Formats: sequence, structure tokens, C-alpha cells
Amino acid sequence: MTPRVDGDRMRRDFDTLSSFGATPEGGVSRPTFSEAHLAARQWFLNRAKAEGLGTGVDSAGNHSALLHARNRNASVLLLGSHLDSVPEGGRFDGAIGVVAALHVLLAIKAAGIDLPFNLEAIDFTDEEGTLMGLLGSEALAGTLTPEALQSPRGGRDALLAGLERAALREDRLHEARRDPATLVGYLELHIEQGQRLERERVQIGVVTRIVGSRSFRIVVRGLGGHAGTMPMDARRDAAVAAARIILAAREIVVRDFPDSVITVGDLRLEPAAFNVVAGLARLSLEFRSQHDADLDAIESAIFARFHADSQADGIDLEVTQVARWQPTVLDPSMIEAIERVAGGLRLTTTRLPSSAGHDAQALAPVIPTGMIFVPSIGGVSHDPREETAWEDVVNGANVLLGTVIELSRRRVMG
Ligand code: HGY
Ligand code: MN
Ligand code: MN
Repeated sequence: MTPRVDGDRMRRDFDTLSSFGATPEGGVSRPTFSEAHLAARQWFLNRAKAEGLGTGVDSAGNHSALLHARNRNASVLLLGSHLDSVPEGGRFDGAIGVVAALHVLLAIKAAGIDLPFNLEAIDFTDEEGTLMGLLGSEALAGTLTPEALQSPRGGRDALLAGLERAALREDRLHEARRDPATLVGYLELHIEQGQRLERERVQIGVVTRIVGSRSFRIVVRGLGGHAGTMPMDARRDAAVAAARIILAAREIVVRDFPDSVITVGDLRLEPAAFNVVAGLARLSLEFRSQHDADLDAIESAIFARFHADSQADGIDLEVTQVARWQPTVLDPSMIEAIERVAGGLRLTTTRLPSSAGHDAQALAPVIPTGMIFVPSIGGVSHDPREETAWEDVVNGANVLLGTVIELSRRRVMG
């Protein structure tokens, strides 16, 4: 009889986890290496230890619970996601993947099933990019580069301060790399963060590919001055130039790249006062597409426009690329195994691409990787209103559990 996760115990754990960094609006705020994030990670290790599981933390800060096979030198199947969140985010993004992975280990341990591989539930460091983005998963995959560490999304100072808070050393992050030959693969349960499953009334999403994205920091330099005495035709207003950038970005992508998206999520003016014309503006800009060619085309189209507009307005632009993630295809045999297991559980499934980024896209280039989605109510995510029905979370966890059993069966059958 295939074991099932204990949905009630998993719910209690999820509710405890949601208390770390809980916000009044009903979400969580657990930016990487914040007090709430560090407390959530420690809770995860303590919970695993209390259940008699092994635990470990690697040199990139990835936190793991371990269910050893009889042969401890056997390969490792990784299950997991991330406990960090965006600022003022939701309770489910990342968290259900880590809690479900833990409960898959517990269900297999309770059933006394002896797997042909070690099973590891992993919480990856800094998936959301408060510091870098995919920091822990890229370190484990061996694709984290010194160049990327030099211009991280959150800035060098924040990265160094965060590593220090977590007692991690930049020069040892790369030691987290695992030899792909020692890994069976990676499976991640995650909320869809979109509305497709809900709209189509489907219980399980089987992810086929993950969106690629590019992130830039843009500094806009104009000329500051007195808000009262500076004539309008003499101004080189950085706020106006930043607004032109935001509107041009949206116009180009909506008109020419309808399957892509572009976002300015962070905008700061200096000196930021009522009665001062802003001389400087700092923007974050990111765009995403399922196709590399589109990412290239968007990049050249928007920056050609930004530079042309800024030149005409006597504005100076400084552009720094701070992240670049390739569109990634997931493993066909993992897709097929997830579908087979969900079908066996009489759950409806559909194949779909992910428009959100995930740790899975860091691992997919080096090991067989699969992702399981469960519906997001209203498609809301990265917001305190983020919600998924608990029955759907339990379905997703049982598909994760069943897929582990299916992979072990295939491994034994050879
Ligand atoms: O940004 C993303 O898509 C993911 O939530 N980190
Ligand atoms: Mn996530
Ligand atoms: Mn997220």
C-alpha cells in the first residue's frame, strides 16, 4: 500500500512555519538571512532532528533533512524548495515545498520503506534574490560564478552583510557543489503562482519548462535643483526620465513581445524631498520570457530606446546587469513519472510552463529535475493574500511522495 503524508501534522508544521516572519496582513516577510528566515531554517532542522532524521548545512547555507538508505553511499534524491520569501510575501511560496519534502521523508520512514537511494529534503538559500537569487541551488549545481557574486541583485554590501549574519564565507560557497553523478535528481512541489490550474479546475500542474529572466540596476543622472525656481524647460529631472523608462519598457514589451513580461519593482529618487527636483533615480528592471531569443530582442530594443530618450533629455544612464537565468526545460522522464503518479491518485493533471523562477531551474541543467504545481487561489502570489487550499497542498505532497516511490521502483527495476 503506497503511504500517504499525514495532512494534519503537515498543516500544524506549516502553521508553525508561517509564524516565523508573520505579517499583520496574513503573509510572511522572511528575506534571506533576516531574523525570521534564520529562525525558520533552525525550526526546520530541529523538527527533522526531533523525528530522528539526519540533518546538515552546506557551505552555501542550504539546510537539509536526511533519510538515509541502508547503503549510506547510495546516490541522493533531492526534494525541496526555499524558506526565504520576498518582503511582505505570502505563506505558501517555497514553504509548502520544504514542509512537504520533510513530510515525504517522515511518511517513508514511518512506512519502513527501504529506498535504493538516500532521500534529502532541502531548503535552498536565497531563492528569491534578496541577495542574489538561486544562490544556494546554483552553488549546489556548481554554476555560481565569482562574477555573479560581484554584482548581485541586492548589492555587494547586502550580500556580504548577509553572509556574515549566517556565518557563511563567500570564498567557500562553491564548496557546496555536488557531483551530479551522486544525485538521482531533484523534485520540487510549489504553488503555481498563476491562475491556469484554478481556471481549468485542474488539481496538479506538471511543469514542462521554467521562464528565463534578466535583471538590471539602472541609475538615472539628471540635474537636481529648486522645485520652485528651476524653470520647467531647464530641468533634467531624473524622476521624469525614470518615468519615461518605465513607460517605454511597458510599451515595447506589450506591443512587440506579448508572451513576455517586464517589471520595475523598485524605484528610488534622490534626494527625495518635496521641494527638490530629483537629480538621481535608481531603478530595478527585470524581464522574462520562455525563449532566449526573445530575451535578447527585448534587451536590445529597450536599451536602445532608453539611451535614445535619455540622450535627447540630457540624462546620463548607468546600466548594470545583476542576474541572468536561462529558460529551462524539465526532464521528460520526471514529467512522465509525476503524471503517472497523479493519475494513479485519480488527480487531474495538465502540463504547463512556469512563469515564475524556481530553484529547479538551477538544477535542471545538471540533474533530472521535475516540478509539481498546485493551484493558487486567484493566481495571487508574492503578496499576503497568497492562498492555496490545504487539500491541494496534501494532494501535491502525495504526488511528491508517490513520485519518490515510482523513481525507487524504476531504479530497482533498472
Ligand atoms: O521571481 C520569481 O519568479 C521567484 O518567485 N523567485
Ligand atoms: Mn518560490
Ligand atoms: Mn517567489
